[in-house]
Amino acid sequence: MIIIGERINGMFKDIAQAVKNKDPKAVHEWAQKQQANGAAYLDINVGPAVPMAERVEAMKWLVEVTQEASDLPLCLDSTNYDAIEAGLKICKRPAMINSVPAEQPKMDRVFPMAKEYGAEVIGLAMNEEGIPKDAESRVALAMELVANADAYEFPIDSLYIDPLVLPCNVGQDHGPEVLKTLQQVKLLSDPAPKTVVGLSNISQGTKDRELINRTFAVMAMACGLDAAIADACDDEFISAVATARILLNMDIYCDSYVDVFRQQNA
Ligand code: THG
Repeated sequence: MIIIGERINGMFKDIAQAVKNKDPKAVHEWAQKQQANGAAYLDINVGPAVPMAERVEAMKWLVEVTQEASDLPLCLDSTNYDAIEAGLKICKRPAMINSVPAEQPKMDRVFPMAKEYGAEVIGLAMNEEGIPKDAESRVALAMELVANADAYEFPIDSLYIDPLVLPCNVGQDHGPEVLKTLQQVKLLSDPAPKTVVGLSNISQGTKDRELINRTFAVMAMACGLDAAIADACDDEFISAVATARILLNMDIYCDSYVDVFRQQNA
């Protein structure tokens, strides 16, 4: 499973401060730490505190500063497509656009932009009406994303469908629907789209967050999950992913498999 490091996000206080004060220290540290621990991409989000009008400049700064410390590809996380485009222009490697919902005007902006910059795309199983409860409705929205990607001749295997994970303490009934969606999305097309989740959403506001995160991660992996925006610095999570890969016969068993997994991904 591809791990997209979640930590360079203004949702966290240290990153929010860094963005506000244009202080690169925390960004450099988290970029290096996540890369060393096996992240394959770094999610970049300026955070909710930055006013809409300042998000373009904030995204440019955060992309530049991250690239000073890491050579990993970036996953540009914003609802502001001008900010995403400004980031894409200065990314040194092909990036991932995070994200587009199944809403026509937004898909009409994002798919051509992704083609222009050679970017991958995360498509959200939601629309103007919000996040549906059941798997069938989520899969229907995923189908709209696949159909639009196809119409724009965007490669389907560069599209990551996100079924949208909600905190288990408020949306407990969504968990199984997310897992069903992950399985069914693979039947939509050939090649099938890839799948991704925002893993830490599942445990927001709960106790023992890491246990909930890694338990859901291995369940989702068994349903075919390809990627997760997650805490790459949580060693128990990394170990659970490495172990799940063995049990799903995705890696050959050897006694030092966790070390091998880290080295392969670092
Ligand atoms: N799908 C997609 N992108 C996403 C998400 C998703 N991007 C953002 C988010 N969800 C994934 N990243 C995070 C990052 C942090 C947390 C959860 C998901 C988190 N933060 C602490 C909290 O809210 O309790 C912040 C507080 C702190 O520790 O300082 O849990 O679903 N495509």
